[in-house]
Amino acid sequence: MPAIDPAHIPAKLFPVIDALCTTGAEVSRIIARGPLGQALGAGVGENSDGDQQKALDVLADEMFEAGLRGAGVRYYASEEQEEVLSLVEGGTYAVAADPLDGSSNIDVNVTIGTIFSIFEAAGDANASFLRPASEQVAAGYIAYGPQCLLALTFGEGTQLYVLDPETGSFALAEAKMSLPEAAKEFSINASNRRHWTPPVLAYVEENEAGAEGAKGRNMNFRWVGSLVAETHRILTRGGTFLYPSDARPGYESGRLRMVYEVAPMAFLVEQAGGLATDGTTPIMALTAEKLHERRPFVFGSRQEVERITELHG
Ligand code: FBP
Repeated sequence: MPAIDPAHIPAKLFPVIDALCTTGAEVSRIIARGPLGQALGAGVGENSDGDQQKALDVLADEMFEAGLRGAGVRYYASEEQEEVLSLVEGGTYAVAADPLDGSSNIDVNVTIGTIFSIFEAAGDANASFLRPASEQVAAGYIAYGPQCLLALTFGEGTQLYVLDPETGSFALAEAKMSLPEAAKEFSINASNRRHWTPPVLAYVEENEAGAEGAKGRNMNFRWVGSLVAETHRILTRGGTFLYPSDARPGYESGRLRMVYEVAPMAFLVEQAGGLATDGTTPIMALTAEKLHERRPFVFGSRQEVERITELHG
């Protein structure tokens, strides 16, 4: 049985998507066993960006690399590896992945995920990823939460799948997700407030002023610490997410990576009717210049993202 219902997937991309789903289902099983299996949240070293690597970061990376090699993928770029890996000579596609997103939540049973972005392989390894976000042919995330979910786009809307525990295969739950225009919630790591730029501070203060303020309505606040969990909530019921640039050393371009996190999530959000920017410019109009570069990231309900752009003047 295929790991995902093939009915709504372009045939030429099916082997890659099937491999991502097969590996995702295995990772989901390992996460579900948690400490019964191994210490998934144990620190095991640092990645090329100096971020601490957890055991599950490395395990998931190895599993996706092996799965994609089996699916004939040409190049694999991972948040956990410094360089692009050349997998299968003559392969058609290049896949970038954040094998395990939200790693600070591994040990506390909060939703974590895998994020991926697919391009047609270009002449060489780096050129296959250092290109406009609009050249993605597919993107998605797998959320390891109460349900194991997959959100997926090929540029014709954003689809939602659920891993059916009875069949072990991803079944279509929604052919076209629709991100609500208006928002009732916003998300930002408020512990960084003293480091924010004036436009970001103004937006948050507008929300905090609520019905008594210029906005004239209350906005609730959420911060999970897992980009996949925040994105899924926003795709489902609207809202805004900001990981902006701030004054902390090393955070001049925010925290999230353009190739592995920002570009694929922007594709999914836009295809569901939302907006995604770096504060002013649409992410899909931007080009990655370095493999592990970070970009400020703002996305969600159209009205809110337009307001944030306005505040950035
Ligand atoms: P990784 O776990 O893949 O490094 O992802 C980064 C991330 O955990 C996002 O999932 C999340 O949105 C953000 O960082 C949380 O950042 P902070 O710890 O600064 O709140």
